[in-house]
This record gives sequence, C-alpha cells and structure tokens, in this order.
Amino acid sequence: MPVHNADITAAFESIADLLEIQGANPFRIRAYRNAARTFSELSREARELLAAGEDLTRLPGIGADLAGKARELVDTGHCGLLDRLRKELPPAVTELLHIPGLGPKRVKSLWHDLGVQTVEQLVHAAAAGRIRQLHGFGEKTERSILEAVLSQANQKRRILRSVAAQYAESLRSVLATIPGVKQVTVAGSFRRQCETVGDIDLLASASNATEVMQRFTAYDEVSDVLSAGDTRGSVLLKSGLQVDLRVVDPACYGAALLYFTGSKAHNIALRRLGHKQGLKINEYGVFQGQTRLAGTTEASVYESLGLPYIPAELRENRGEIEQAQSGHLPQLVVRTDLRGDLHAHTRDSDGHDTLEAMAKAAQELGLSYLAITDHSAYLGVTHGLDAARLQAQGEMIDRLNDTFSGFTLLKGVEVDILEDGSLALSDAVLARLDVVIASVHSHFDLPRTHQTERLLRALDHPHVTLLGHPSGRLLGERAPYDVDMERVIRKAAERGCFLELNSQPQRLDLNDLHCRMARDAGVLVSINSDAHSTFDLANLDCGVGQARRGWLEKRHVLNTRPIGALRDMLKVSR
Ligand code: DGT
Ligand code: CA
Ligand code: CA
Ligand code: ZN
Repeated sequence: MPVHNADITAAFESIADLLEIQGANPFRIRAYRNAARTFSELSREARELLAAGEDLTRLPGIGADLAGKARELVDTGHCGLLDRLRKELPPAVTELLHIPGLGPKRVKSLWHDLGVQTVEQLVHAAAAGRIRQLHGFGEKTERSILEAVLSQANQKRRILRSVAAQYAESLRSVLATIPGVKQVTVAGSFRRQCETVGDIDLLASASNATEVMQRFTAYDEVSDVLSAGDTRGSVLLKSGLQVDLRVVDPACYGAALLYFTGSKAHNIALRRLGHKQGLKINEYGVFQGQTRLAGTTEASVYESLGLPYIPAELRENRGEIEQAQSGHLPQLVVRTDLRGDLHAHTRDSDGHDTLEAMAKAAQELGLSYLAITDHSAYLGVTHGLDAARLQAQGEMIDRLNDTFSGFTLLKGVEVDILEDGSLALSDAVLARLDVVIASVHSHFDLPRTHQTERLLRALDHPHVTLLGHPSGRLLGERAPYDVDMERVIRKAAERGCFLELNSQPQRLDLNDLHCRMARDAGVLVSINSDAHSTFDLANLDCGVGQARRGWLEKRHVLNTRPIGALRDMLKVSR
C-alpha cells in the first residue's frame, strides 16, 4: 500500500496532538507540526523522493530524526512512536481533537480534570454544566463546544485539492491499467480546480464495468465499501476520503463527464438552455425525441447546443454560458504562459535552499526569472533581513546574474506591513529593489475599517509592487482577515501596483472571485509560488488552476511578461 504525503502529514499531526495532550516539551511538539506542514505542502511524493535517492533532511524543518520517521512510514506504513502514543492514551480522546474549538490543551484538561474520553461524555458534561467550571473554559466556551459537536454531526469535512490529488492520481492510474478500460478521468470539483473537495468523483469508460467495479472496491486503500452496483460505487479510503466511481459505455463518455464534472448549477443551466431548443440533456447524451444527437465527447454536447467548449474551471454558472453564446469566453492562462515567479525565499530568511539552488530549479522549470523575496527583519521568528544583509544578498545576486544566460534573479523582499500600515523597512532600502511584496503577518483580527485602512496605507507606499497573499487565509485553519477587498483592488488600480495570487495550496490567495474582481478593475495579478524550497516552485500549477477559476487570461497575469516588459512595468508601478 503506497504511503502518501497526506499520510505522513496526518501521522505527524497526530503525534503532535498526542504529545501535547501528554504535556510534552513544546519544542518537540512544534517540530512535528512544522514537519507535518512541510509534507502537506510538498509537491512531490516523499516515497518518490526516497526512491530517487533524495535526502529528506533537505526539506524545511526536517532533521535526521523526522526524516527517519518519514522513511519508516513510507517503508512500513507505520510509525513506532505514534503506535506507542496511541496505546498510552484512550483511543477516543483523539476523536475529541476533531471538534472545532478543542485543541490538545483543552482535550488534556477535559480528560485529566473531568475524565472525559469520548464525544458522548463530552456532550453529557457540557449539558450538566461541568465544563464551564474548568480553568480556561467558561460558559461561552461550553456552549460553543456543544454547538460544534451538534453541527459537526451533519457536516462533511472538505479537504485540500492538493491532498486529494495524491489519492486521486494513484487510484486513477490503477483503474487505467485494467484491461478493457479506455478512459479514466477525475471529474467533480477536483476537475474544476476547486481549492478544496468534498470527495473524489472518478469516471471510467469500459466494456467490462462489473470487473472494473470489483477491482475498485478491492483497491488496497479502501477501508469501507459504501455502495457497489454494476456501474456505480462509492468507497471510503483509509484516509477518510470518499471516492465515487461511475463506469459508462465509451459512446456516452462525453455526456457523463460533463454531468459528473458539474457544477450542478452549470448542469442545470445547460439543461435549461437545451430545453428551450427542444433538446433533452442527461448523462447519456443529448436527445431530440428518440434521436441521440451527441454525447461521445464533451465538445459534441456543447456543440449541439450551439456553444464552444467551456473549460471545466469556468463551469460554475457565473456567466460562462452567456459568454460562450456571444463568443467571448476567456482564453484562460496556462502554466507555460508563466515566464517567471516573483515570490521566493532562500536560506537567508526562512527558506531552505540557497540562491543558486533556487535559480537552478527555476530554470529547470522553464522560467526565465525569479524574484528573491526573503522576509524583512521585523518578524524575529523568520530570521528576516535587515538593510545590510539585503545589500549583501543583492551583491550576491549581481554576481550570480553575470553567470546566467537567459535567466535573471530579481532583487526583492517580502516586507511586513505593520499594524498601522507602515512598512518594516525604510523607503531608501526598498527603492534599491526590483520587487517589493508587502504582506501582513501579524494583527490578523483588526476591525474591518482598521484592517482596510492598514492595507490601503501600505499600498500607498510608492515602492510597493505587490500585495502578498491579500486575504491572509489558511484553508481549513484561518479565516481571511476582515477587509474590504473591493477597496483594496481599487487602490491597486489607482496606484498601478499589483496583487499576488499566492499559490501555496493552503493559501490560494487571491481566491477565484477576487481574481475576477482584479481582472475587471484592470489590476494585473502575479501568480507566485511563495517557494520556501526548490520543491515548492511546483506550487505554480495550483496557482494557475485558481487563476483559471478566476477567469484570468495570459494578459491579466503580470508574470507572463518577458523580463524586459516586466522590468518596464515594475518601474511604472513605483
Ligand atoms: P464536492 O464534492 O462537494 O467538492 O463538489 P462536486 O461538484 O464534486 O459535487 P458532487 O461530488 O456531489 O457531484 C459531482 C458532480 O455530479 C456535480 O458537480 C454535478 C453532478 N451532480 C451531482 N448531483 C447532481 C444533481 O442533483 N443534479 C445535477 N444536475 N448534477 C448533479
Ligand atoms: Ca465531488
Ligand atoms: Ca461525489
Ligand atoms: Zn513569502
């Protein structure tokens, strides 16, 4: 059974949680959390890296001990430490951790002080008013815990697309190699490049559906078979992820793919359009009376409705059908349109690799420029650069640039926006750089007006080129800060500066709707990796997916410009 990065992440998170419940050393706990983060954001599978003889200690925050544990997981599917920790604690205690608002500290206290081990006992304790008596809880917390338990009971968990991708791709390739199978596609929200997915929808075309279904339910990562018919089935993987499979006749593949790609709103709008033309559309094809007009390919279905092919990322019923009818669908940006990347870190701050290594990796990905934007000195935790170290880094970049042909390192910084909207480095220092990314890394929960003014003030700074990760959200972890994004975008338009689409899978910030707002306001978006190691440059693929959901074309994206044009635009912006 292949071990995925998501499994390693989950194991390290569990270790951190269990250690915290036990009251272990905070540094040790933090090390496991950081390691979990590293594996969750890794663009290649750890097992592939190991198979290729790569050293996992090269990854951010991974020392010899953690690398050893990751290897143990890849080799055996188990981690001795985790197994031992689980034996030391009552198993249900860890389930309490999945309740929003209950971190390891609180779980520890519930268990030690009230003997609460299960969700059921938790509900009883809350109902009896015993939780509010615990140190650090209170009546309000007690009530919100109870509400969280009740609402969680009827809510499905969504997972990051990048995590689902690891499972989807393995399963897809297993199914694709079964004799008789012609095509297998991951459909649903996954294909529409949504940032998170509720489940994975697989569609296969095959003459021997029954056999395909048998192999699917017997797949070695399946923990539960929820349903299994001749042509459709649903399973739960050991990771908790649900996978739906539908097997259809090759002649219906296009119609079925369209149907299972969704979105539901897009499907309904298409069906309504067909209805007006006297056509019936379903997952088997397009019908006029008894005659089947189309259905083998998606394009044939659209064509029968008088429409051009609509890319999956646009299928949200957000105006794409009208634009298709009038011949104004956007020509969405593709990964190969990107000429460079304007946000990357090195060892000089919190990155893991050297300038040389980052430059080499960027060239190998076909990029012709990379902006080095280490953190400013304000945040002590990230070993930020002050004016002197920035100057030294700039000299190093000049020397390296002399050795490249057809590739340029740009000098930059990711400067902190302070609470009042001023920046952590002086104008004189910023003026010497090619790219200045201004980002919020503190005071996330200011009131809306204050937060908005703060960002507007930062953008007023004449040397700022880009607003970094504009909403500050971390998917599944931290909500966006409360800010009037329309005003921020208008300000960027006035100033002639740009917005970042941060491509880290957990950020994807700007979101799709804000990308479209930027487009409409004439503000160019820069699709940036925010790489903290050479591996992370591959984040750009995720960013391009999000940009496509935001209707961005090549011309709307700053870093599709060749270096000469880019330099001109960077100058105009400041
Ligand atoms: P998810 O799984 O929540 O991330 O989102 P989807 O879009 O993948 O939704 P899912 O898995 O429930 O269904 C996959 C696709 O199947 C969906 O995008 C459209 C299609 N579909 C499902 N239920 C219906 C329905 O009731 N009516 C129509 N027209 N299409 C449906
Ligand atoms: Ca789905
Ligand atoms: Ca589904
Ligand atoms: Zn950064």
